[in-house]
Amino acid sequence: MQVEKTLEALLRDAPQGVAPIITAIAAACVEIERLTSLGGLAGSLGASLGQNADGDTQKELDVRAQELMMVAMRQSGVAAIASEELEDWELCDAKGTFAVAFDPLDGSSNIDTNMSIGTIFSILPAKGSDNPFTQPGHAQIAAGFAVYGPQTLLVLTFGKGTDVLTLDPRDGVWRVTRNHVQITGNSTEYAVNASNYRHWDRAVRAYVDDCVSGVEGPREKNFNMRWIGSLVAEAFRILTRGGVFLYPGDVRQGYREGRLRLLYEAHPIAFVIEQAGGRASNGHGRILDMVPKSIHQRVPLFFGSAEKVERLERLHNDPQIGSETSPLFGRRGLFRA
Ligand code: AFP
Repeated sequence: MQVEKTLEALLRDAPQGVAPIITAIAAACVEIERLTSLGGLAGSLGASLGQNADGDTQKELDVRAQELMMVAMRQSGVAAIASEELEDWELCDAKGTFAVAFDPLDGSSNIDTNMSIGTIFSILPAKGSDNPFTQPGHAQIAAGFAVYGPQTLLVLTFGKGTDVLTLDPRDGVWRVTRNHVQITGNSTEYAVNASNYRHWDRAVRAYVDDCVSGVEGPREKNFNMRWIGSLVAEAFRILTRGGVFLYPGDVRQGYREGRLRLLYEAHPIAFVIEQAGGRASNGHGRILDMVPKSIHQRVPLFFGSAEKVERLERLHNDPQIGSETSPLFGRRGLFRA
């Protein structure tokens, strides 16, 4: 009988001092999952309470998840925190050596529809009393995300590959169910909110046009599209069967740099994806080389199998196509390789 490694055993290989933080985050995720699974039995978790610091609609479960993550941060001696639900970053334990940025509940527009949602976190070296959230993504010590779905999962990296743990409902133990995940390159799935087509720049239109053209187009094969509206669910699917995720910048007001945040969404997802052999880009360069200018800074985000993301970068960097938006942009010739 196979005996899966537990989270406790996996964390013995974690960088010095990180284990207590990940253990506390994993425990908070168990509590968030319990709330999520109650759904309507826990009152109005999907009710809108107003807007958060960055103008997103804030649901009751967002607030409850934020509270549970704050307890985890305080319990594990974190030096500083940043959260989607906080206006600015905060100092915590002056003796702490790590800083944590997190989205306590990603995908909250799906709460009432019983779709998979999750928690995303990024662990960085602290900088004393200075702001630790202006470091490049490659400074991350560890990162990961939980998925609250048919299974409760924790996807985790601390720079030695990406592992997947499943919460065993029989005893509440996190067990490693996939070691050193590698993203396959032979998927024909792409994930994008296609209703925004008219707002995209030429490069993204060109990429999607070529997928939609299927076997008659330059890619000479048919594709399939997915859009769940939950970053963690898309990311886990891509880890499981490959593909590519696109949330580009577009001409809508406030979306010039897309919708996703660099610090507590793109950076941790990029770390997990790169550790699984994939690639994460803003269309021109590596997400992990980017330095946040502010904690809620947005960034266009393309991630998945390396070959697909590299194709998107070539389109953005092609002087004939480039990144500018052209509403009058007609169809490109089908002769482009
Ligand atoms: P919410 O947390 O507001 O539901 O946003 C989820 C999200 O940030 C990300 O998880 C999805 O991939 C993306 O937004 C969906 O955005 P659209 O609603 O514009 O498709």
